[in-house]
Amino acid sequence: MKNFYQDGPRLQNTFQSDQILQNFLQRKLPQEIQKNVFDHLQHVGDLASGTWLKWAALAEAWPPRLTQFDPWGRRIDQIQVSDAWIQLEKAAATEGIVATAFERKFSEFSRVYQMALLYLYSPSSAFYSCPLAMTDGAARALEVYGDSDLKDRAFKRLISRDPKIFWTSGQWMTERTGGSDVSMTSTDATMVDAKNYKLHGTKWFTSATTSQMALTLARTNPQEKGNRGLSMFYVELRDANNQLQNIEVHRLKDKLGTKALPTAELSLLGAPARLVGNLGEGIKTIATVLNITRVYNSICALGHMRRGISLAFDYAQRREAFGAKLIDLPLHRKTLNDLQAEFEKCFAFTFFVVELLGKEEAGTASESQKKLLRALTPLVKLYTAKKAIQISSEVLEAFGGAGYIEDTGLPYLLRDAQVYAIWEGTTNVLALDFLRVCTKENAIGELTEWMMANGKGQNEDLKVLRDEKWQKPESARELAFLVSELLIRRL
Ligand code: MFK
Repeated sequence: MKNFYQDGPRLQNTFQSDQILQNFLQRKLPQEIQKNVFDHLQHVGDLASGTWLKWAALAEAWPPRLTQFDPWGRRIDQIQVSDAWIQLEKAAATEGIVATAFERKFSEFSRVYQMALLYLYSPSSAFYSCPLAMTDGAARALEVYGDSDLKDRAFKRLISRDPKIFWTSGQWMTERTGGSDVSMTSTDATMVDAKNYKLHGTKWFTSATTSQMALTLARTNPQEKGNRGLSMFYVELRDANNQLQNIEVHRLKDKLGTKALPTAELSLLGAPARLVGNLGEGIKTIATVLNITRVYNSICALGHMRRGISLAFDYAQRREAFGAKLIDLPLHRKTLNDLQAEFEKCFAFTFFVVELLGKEEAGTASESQKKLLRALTPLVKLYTAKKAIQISSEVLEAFGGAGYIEDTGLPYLLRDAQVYAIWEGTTNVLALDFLRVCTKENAIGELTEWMMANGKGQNEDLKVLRDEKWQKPESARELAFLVSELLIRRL
């Protein structure tokens, strides 16, 4: 065995090799649209296992760089990204990864189709899925709250398929005072006229700072404290000469993962802004963005799990140890099958929520389905994020030492997985949001009714929900996972 060299794991067309996705779409999509959708997904699966994968590796290898000054000392704050990152943006526009949802060609099924595209795109995008998440959320917020000027100027760019027109958006909520509790937000908005403001403040985490626009929170009356004084604003980052408009970028964050993604700290020094939605209702307005980005997070976590598991299965079919292929060693095979089972639970949960979102956006959701969507959005985000971390850890282990070595391209799976549970609301924040909708809006009643109706007469397990401890904040996390499991059993 002196000259033995192990082959690395390989990817097949990621749509063609994904029986779970294919079966789901065959069951859910109307017959007449299946051929078009399948042909497109087949094409995207090809890109995701070939060209995009190469671009993603290049984008990871050439992370963004910030140049703050020109040679003569002028402040320029230019963020340079790799060509590969730009190609990934163009591909996202061309394939309609955001646009498909808003064109609504397939009514309520448009979201299912679009999220299937995202699920294939994301694990080969070096997290270009992050700017897309915020872009989609911003498009939805402008669709609901934007006036005709903003719809004409920004909305149509966010949902364009033309890379020359396409814009992405940031979503800036976090200040130094904290990302979960935004009530301490101290950015001021000074009124210029009825629609226009100037913003002053510092944003501590701004993802995708190369975007053309952002939605952010600011306070019009500094005397008014807490969340109630916050409003949502639209900011265009650069002027016609591509210079930042009264914005200074202090530094790019040195993160555990998501290395290709430019995440910055910046100050707004009178940045021009437009009010979106009603004064003082900033949290409610920006929640429209959050509810989309949280579904994106779940889909991307799902794509991430699937990527790791398929690499581990592929490797197990070729790697030999103890005189057999790994896949033929009963304990290793069971370990991988268990991971696959966990992934399939997440798949069923996430696409159930996507179906609800599609119905809500197409105007076909019942009141009960709208309540389910509101309650399940934080739940599916927290559940899939935790599973992505656990599964990614097992996937690395399935490669032995190779899983811990950088140039195998495997360790990033674990590093990147950690972010799903942090951004867009930590597990505890989301569990408390779920508890709030359970108690304030009786979502638990709605959920219990749905589960009773879908439990095939076996609803003994729901008795556990009667315990009074579930009303206590310290039980919120346990409740969130319990309800997720009860629901998944019925999907
Ligand atoms: C791979 C793809 C991933 C995408 C990545 C994108 C990267 C972006 C990076 C980031 O920006 S990370 C920052 C993300 N930040 C958060 O997720 C914030 C976390 N904190 C929360 O979610 C809090 O729950 C929240 C700030 C939204 C609310 O805090 P509070 O103190 O509970 O607010 P408040 O004042 O009680 O609630 C205001 C109103 O909003 C209430 O309605 P009412 O006035 O009628 O009572 C809430 O019910 C409502 N609300 C809150 N969350 C809602 C919501 N309504 C609908 N949907 C929601 N999710």
